[in-house]
Amino acid sequence: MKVAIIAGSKSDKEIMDAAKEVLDDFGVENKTFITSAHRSPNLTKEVADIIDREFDVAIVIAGLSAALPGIFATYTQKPVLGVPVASDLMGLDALFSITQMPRGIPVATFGIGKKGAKNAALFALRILALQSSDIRKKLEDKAKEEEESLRKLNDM
Ligand code: C2R
Repeated sequence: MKVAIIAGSKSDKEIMDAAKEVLDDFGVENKTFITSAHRSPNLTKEVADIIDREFDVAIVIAGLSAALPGIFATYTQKPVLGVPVASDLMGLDALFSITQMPRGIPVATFGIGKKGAKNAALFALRILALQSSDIRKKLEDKAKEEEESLRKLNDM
């Protein structure tokens, strides 16, 4: 099972790394790609074809007008999880752009920046967990750990 992490620019690297960290932590195979729907349309189509053939889920990170997640959802039927990047407009531009897709082109939209990227990676794991009891168990263990750490804080 494989997850692709795609970003529109190398300037999005920090956000990509946030998603990658979660997947690496769970031992899930992943690969990063950088391509822009606007600046490298042919490369974008090639990457989309690779995702369509070889990957289960795509996390697509983009700022500004953020066409990229929608373009991927056009080229592949694999689930696309969109992550907006903060900008001079605080990332609201990308958030609205990614969430307001035309009918027929579904993109699951996450929060802006690193926290959104981490949740997108966790969501990708939940999708994979539908087919993998090993990943499901790891997600359950992680949730238990979270609760335990809060219990300790409260001495309960
Ligand atoms: P630069 O720093 O390279 O100028 O990019 C990128 O995701 C990045 O956040 C600034 C921002 O532009 C975004 N970008 C897109 C697309 N290409 C680049 N949203 C696209 O095709 O959707």
